[in-house]
Amino acid sequence: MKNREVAGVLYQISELLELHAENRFKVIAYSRAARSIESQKEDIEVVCREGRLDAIPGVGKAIAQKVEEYLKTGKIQVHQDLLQNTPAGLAELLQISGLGPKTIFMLHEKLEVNNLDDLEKAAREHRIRRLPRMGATSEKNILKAVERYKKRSTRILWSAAEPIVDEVSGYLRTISGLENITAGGSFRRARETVGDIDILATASRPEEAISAFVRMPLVEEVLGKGPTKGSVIVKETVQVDLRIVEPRSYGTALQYFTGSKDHNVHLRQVALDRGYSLSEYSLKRLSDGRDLFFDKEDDVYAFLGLPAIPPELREDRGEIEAAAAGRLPQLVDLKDIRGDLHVHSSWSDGRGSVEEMAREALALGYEYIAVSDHSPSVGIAGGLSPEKLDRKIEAIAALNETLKGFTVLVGTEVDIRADGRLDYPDEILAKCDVVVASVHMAQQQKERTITGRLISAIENEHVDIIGHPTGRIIGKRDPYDVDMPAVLEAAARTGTAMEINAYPNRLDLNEVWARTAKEMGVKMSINSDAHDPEQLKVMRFGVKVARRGWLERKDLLNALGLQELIRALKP
Ligand code: DGT
Ligand code: CA
Ligand code: CA
Ligand code: ZN
Repeated sequence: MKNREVAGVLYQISELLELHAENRFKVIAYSRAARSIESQKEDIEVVCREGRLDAIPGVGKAIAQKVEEYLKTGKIQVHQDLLQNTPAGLAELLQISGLGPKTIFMLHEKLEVNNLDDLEKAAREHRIRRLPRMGATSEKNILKAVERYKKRSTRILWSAAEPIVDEVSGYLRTISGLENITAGGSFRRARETVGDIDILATASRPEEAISAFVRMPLVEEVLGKGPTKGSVIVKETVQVDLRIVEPRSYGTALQYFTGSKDHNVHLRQVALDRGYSLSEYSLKRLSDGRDLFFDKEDDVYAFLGLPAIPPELREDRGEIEAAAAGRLPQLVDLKDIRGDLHVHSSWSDGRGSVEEMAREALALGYEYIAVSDHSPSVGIAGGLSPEKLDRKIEAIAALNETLKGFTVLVGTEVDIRADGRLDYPDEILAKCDVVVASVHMAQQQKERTITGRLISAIENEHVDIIGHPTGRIIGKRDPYDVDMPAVLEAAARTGTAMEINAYPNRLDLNEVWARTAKEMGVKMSINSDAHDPEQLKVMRFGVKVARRGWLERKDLLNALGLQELIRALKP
């Protein structure tokens, strides 16, 4: 349904008109029409096709024409002209909360404010408080809003969204009559980063529920509040939306607000092919306009002839075709994970002893861990000399005597040096059960050099796993310049596994490479890279990546039992 989209453009026209100090009635006419179309339950495209646009309250002949123009061409000329005639910096100011077009126009006229920087400067120099209807407080609020706006454009890690979702949901559960609380959107799909958090619920008294939501103690700013929708900022930059839907529409609404947009567009086409129009509200039969309601999401898919599609797959990357053909993967689950093959201990730079790491792993239900401390050249990380490694091997053997139903494997995270050689000779690597080889140094080298380093590590007869294969740190460091297809080809050829490093800002391999690796027949291992016992729990973030990469249990080394694992590793 394009109602929201059309309304958005009309709102923008209204704001731009106001910004240009155009006729007041025109400004109001556009925003009234926008509001009316936004709350219209009927699909605007259907209404338009049937020539009933001007029957919508607030939509006169002139605006009806504009809406038709938009639906036919994807654009409205008046809107384009307005954008053309507005400095981009000025239009951006409309997005600052609490700053309306009228104020922006005044700031532009009186203080020559043309963009965000001008605005910030004017506020800092206390020139705003001297304007009519302004004061020290409004000036301070503008400054705060500017700061928030500057930070807001950034997405947050999925792992940072999780505690917010938990806290907000926990709070919402205390509001009586509020039920079926679920976080949808990119959070439910488990994208590696999340733009904003979309929460869906049903309520016996929606308006009261929204009021309670915007009054939550953790709310720092209220962006909007309506009868069924509230929108707030928490933790400085994170937008959380709550939408209350009718119980009978809950299934279609959850489907819609989980997205992704691309998945929804495709699914909508599937519905149209069957003679139905799918919206967040219902599946409408086109032959007679009758609404079919679904309170369960699975039933929406089932009605369209599809099995339930896990949210992590909903990116329109072939999941709808796979579902239709009965070929959806059996996605790996956290409970399929039987061990962790890359953890550090106090032998190198970890903060837990081998025993503490083992006890925590046991508590998580694992059968084994490989304690993979650094090699000597990673000096700052306390890399182990060959002698120290020997002592560690003895200590692990002694510890294993005392553990029941659990095995600590001797691991190492051997550095792939700048010249491509490994940081331990082969006879030392041969003493380790699990060899993880990683690039830490000289990450700026040319693509050919780094690719060569990785491939020579892969070809070593002792290397089992390549650690964090692309080196990226989300939001901080790009992947190295590396020819991944060539690396994966070598991995497939030699039976070397790739790591999915589960550390929340690494997630490396990412979902795209993980899926490619699987298709090329490369095994993977989801590893925590934990540096203390608590960090073992980051495994769940890696499992999300694996699921988004379509991985199944059989694709993962660490979903094998101990004996099978040992058989799968290189000697
Ligand atoms: P984000 O917040 O950028 O991480 O990504 P999402 O996927 O959470 O996107 P968001 O918050 O803009 O919208 C939530 C869901 O609502 C989105 O996943 C699908 C649905 N949705 C939003 N806009 C549209 C649209 O224009 N068309 C369709 N079909 N669905 C939409
Ligand atoms: Ca979102
Ligand atoms: Ca949203
Ligand atoms: Zn490492």
